[in-house]
Amino acid sequence: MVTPLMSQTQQWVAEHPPPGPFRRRFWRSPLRGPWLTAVLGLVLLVGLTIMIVTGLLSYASYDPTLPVNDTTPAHGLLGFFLFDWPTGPTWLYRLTQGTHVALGIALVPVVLAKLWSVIPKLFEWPPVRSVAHSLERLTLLLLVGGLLFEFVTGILNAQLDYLFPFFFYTAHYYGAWVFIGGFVGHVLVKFPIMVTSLRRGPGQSFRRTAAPDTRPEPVESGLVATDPAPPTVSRRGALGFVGVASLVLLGTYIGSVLDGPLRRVTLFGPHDRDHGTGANAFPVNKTAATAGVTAAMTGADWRMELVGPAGTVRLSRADLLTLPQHTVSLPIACVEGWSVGQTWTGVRLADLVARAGGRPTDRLFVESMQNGGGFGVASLSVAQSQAGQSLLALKVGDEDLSLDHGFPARTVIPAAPGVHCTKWVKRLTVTDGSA
Ligand SMILES: Nc1nc2c(c(=O)[nH]1)N[C@H]1C(S)=C(S)[C@@H](COP(=O)(O)O)O[C@H]1N2
Ligand SMILES: [Mo]
Repeated sequence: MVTPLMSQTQQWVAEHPPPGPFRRRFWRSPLRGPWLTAVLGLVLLVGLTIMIVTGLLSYASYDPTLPVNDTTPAHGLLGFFLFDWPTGPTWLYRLTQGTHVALGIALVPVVLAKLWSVIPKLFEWPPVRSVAHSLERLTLLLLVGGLLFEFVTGILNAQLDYLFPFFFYTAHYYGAWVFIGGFVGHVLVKFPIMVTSLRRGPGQSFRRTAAPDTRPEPVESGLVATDPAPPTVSRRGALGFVGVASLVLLGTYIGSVLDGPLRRVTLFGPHDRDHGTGANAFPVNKTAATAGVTAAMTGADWRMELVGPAGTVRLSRADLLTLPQHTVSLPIACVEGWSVGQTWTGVRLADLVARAGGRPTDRLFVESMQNGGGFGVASLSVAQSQAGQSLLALKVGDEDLSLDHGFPARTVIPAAPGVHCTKWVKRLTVTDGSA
């Protein structure tokens, strides 16, 4: 806006935009306007809020305040919301993380459509008008930059396993806070205009207007084309296209969250990672070979160390099988969003704590035979160590665990993220839960 207060130079700058996208005439789609942007904005307001909540829950589910579970130095200010992750309902992490990843994939077309709808704003001329205006643009940088970063790293992680486990984990978490900052600022500024635009409507019937009759929204806004091109699609058609694209993307992924026959039609995710037969035919990210665990290391000489106030005992698999066995149905739910439900049989972790001379207020530190990479260790909370459904599993279904699924023994923890269900356990150490 040119105001009388503007200096002559400023006025000259405002009146002489560089050619191309900096000129408003460049953007000619008759569909762009505050109503269309508000509709997409409302979907994202709801969708991205769910993404933020499930994402923060995912971070909390790692119990990052316990030793070794987290290398992100964020327990101070950024960890203000952390709480002890519960041990039930057993499908809790499956639900929150399945939602996080599946929704993230489904929102991609909406995000792209929203960015398309406001793209003239990116080329606003002059680019800086006032302090308030530059602050608003800075918020947008955090918002859009953070959003694209989160979507790209998240989708790469869900498709390609932990490419760089701790880089991803830390970067996605810090990126989330950048995004959250931009998102909250943006919602505060734009919420009123979203409501007004939705109330006002698109200026013609949404349902009845066919493509050739589609006119620009009758309102003065930087989003509305000054020199509209002839319409090629109606607003209904455009929004329908976005919705169908979302559903198609969701359809390519949802099978790996829901498990069962739908996994066969999963294009993204671990549909082709079934390593094993019979009861062991379910996905494996990290095979024994990748983890450097060999059959020789897990043969008759294998002993699991149980360390506690009563000293150190070394238990063979046969020893473990003579202890009381329990069977539980628990999912393995990966941070990548995929999950599988299985029936596990083995020894209760709480029984092992007691056997090592520990008390019900103690917790377990779990180490695997796998070296390096940070995956082979986990601190379990007191609740997880004591839960009746937390097992040192020896069998899945009616079979022994396969080497790829953690033979001779793996932990399974109710409601916890998969990464806390350590395979190829080497040592369990009882630690004071109050320390
Ligand atoms: N020792 C060890 N245990 C492990 C892992 C690992 O890499 N090493 N991966 C974890 C992760 S991230 C998940 S989701 C579950 C299931 O992983 P899988 O598909 O590799 O079996 O096992 C967990 N247990
Ligand atoms: Mo995982």
